[in-house]
Amino acid sequence: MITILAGGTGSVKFVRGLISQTRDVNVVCNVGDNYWLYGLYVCPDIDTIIYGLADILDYEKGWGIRKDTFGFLRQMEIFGEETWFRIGDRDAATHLIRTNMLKNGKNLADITKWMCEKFAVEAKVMPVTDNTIETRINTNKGEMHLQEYWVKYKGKDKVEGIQYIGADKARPNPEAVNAIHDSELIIIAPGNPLTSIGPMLQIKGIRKELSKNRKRVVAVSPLIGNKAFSGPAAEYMAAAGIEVSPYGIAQMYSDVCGSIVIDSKDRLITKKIQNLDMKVYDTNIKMTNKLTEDALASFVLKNVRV
Ligand code: FO1
Repeated sequence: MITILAGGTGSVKFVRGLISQTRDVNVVCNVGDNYWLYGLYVCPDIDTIIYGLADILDYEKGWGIRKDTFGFLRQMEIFGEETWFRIGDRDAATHLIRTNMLKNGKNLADITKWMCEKFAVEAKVMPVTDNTIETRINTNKGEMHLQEYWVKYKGKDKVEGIQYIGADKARPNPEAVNAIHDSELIIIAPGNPLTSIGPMLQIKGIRKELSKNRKRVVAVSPLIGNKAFSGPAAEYMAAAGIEVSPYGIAQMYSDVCGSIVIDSKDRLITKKIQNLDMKVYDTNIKMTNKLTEDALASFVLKNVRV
């Protein structure tokens, strides 16, 4: 059994590659960027993973459903609502049914399980916690929800800090803790280390279980040199005072993670990372199509020795 800790857009390609190589996979998902909109509970990372594995994800955008229509949003605009967060019609059905189920007393873990069945997704996709964690960004223009910083204001403001509201009190999903405990390999996906992986590592029970199993935990770097594959990872790292490089990633994860996979272009820093008591593997980590997604997942499964 393999467990992977994943965000959304930055992680889904690797998760898809992994599923094509092995069957018994738990995907533990970030909830820090969940967002309430028009009374609907949107869980971007959970949905991106489920849509990706169901092969209905809009791969060009990296979120939402391929060829979705936007009639609902157009109508909200007519009603005078803000429409900067582009929820498609089919995607809206996911948020609506999830919200109703929450209101009827179901927890997010059970709802996500149900969603996997409905989308015929075999992997066990689960939230890292049933409690609320909200990733908020401090900027030169004030403090705001991650979705407002990134989508509404297009990531233009200067990042001064990141907070994970609720993470200190959040109880980990017991199934996620068991999955980490029982897996032969635990992978940290190449998601944004501060906004996708960071919120999960702030949950004490998750951090403790990973630390205990450190030798079996491997991270895949989301950076080549000082450039992220997607999104604002480099900006957030710089704002948090972390070196923007795979070495900076290794430093962030070194207490929970015994190995890291970096790009071959970065192999000159292998020794420096090894000094953090981490094993280092290098290969092509840039995923540009199905072939390179599968190749990276296969490399991790075949080469990482725990
Ligand atoms: N990202 C955008 O850049 N613009 C959007 O309008 C947008 C809408 C959206 C709707 C549903 C959903 O699940 C995700 C959506 N995202 C959108 C992606 C999201 O903002 C982030 O990329 C993730 O939260 C980070 O993993």
